[in-house]
Amino acid sequence: MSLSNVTLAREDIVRLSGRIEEAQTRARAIPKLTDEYRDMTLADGYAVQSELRRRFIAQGQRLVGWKAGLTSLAKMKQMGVDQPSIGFLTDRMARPEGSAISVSDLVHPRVECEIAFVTKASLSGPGCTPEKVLAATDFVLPAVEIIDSRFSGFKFDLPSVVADNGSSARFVTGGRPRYPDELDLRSLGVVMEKNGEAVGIAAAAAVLGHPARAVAMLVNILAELGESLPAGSFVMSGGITEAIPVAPGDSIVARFQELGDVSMRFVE
Ligand code: 0L1
Ligand code: MG
Repeated sequence: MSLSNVTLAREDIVRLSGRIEEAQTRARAIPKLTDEYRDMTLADGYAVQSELRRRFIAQGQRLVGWKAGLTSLAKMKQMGVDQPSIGFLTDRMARPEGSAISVSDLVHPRVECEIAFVTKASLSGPGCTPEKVLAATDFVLPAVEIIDSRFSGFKFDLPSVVADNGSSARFVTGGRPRYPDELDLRSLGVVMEKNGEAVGIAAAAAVLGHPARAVAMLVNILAELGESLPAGSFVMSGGITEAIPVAPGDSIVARFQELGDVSMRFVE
């Protein structure tokens, strides 16, 4: 993968980041970007995502972390893409554990169970490995990501979804933080319950064989973008269970073996 192949003109990158920003803030579905920009590359997608991040930060949002996305083979197959991606998280996306989350400002939200890492040492690529990630990890904690593709019918390709910040919308953490060397992060089981019924059951190895591998992948993509992960970073490592649609009235409890529960409900 090379992220140096930016083909779009600067004015198109700015224009497309504005289009994504409007779709996100007005909760409006738009056609995937490649319908208009057919030759858009993955590098172009990341250039639009970086410009979106610059805009949000200029508006006063704070960067609070990163997320790996499309990290399971099942998810890549479901969405018709062939490699994982990364996105950024800001303070506007965070919601408290147990809270009521409004969906009126989202297009078609879905929830997924993820393991989040908090680092105690900086990480940089290329060549970041799961072992380096685990050595740099302070603790892990359970999280639920609420994704919301802004593309009509959840139909997109990799450059478009990367430009849309990997469908990032909201996230919730909870449960109990644990040191990673106290756990087997591959076999750690997760059950997603919607309205009291188990709708997703999986082990964390669904994420690239080990969730630390997704964080290493994220660090290596950051390196291609000329960035690194400072100590104290929060990183969500990607969906363990498949993404489940939610609507007003739904309540979600994500139960993580060893790490505890994360819950929330959805309202108009
Ligand atoms: O976090 C994720 O894996 C989402 C990536 C984007 C794909 C989607 O919107 O389902
Ligand atoms: Mg996710």
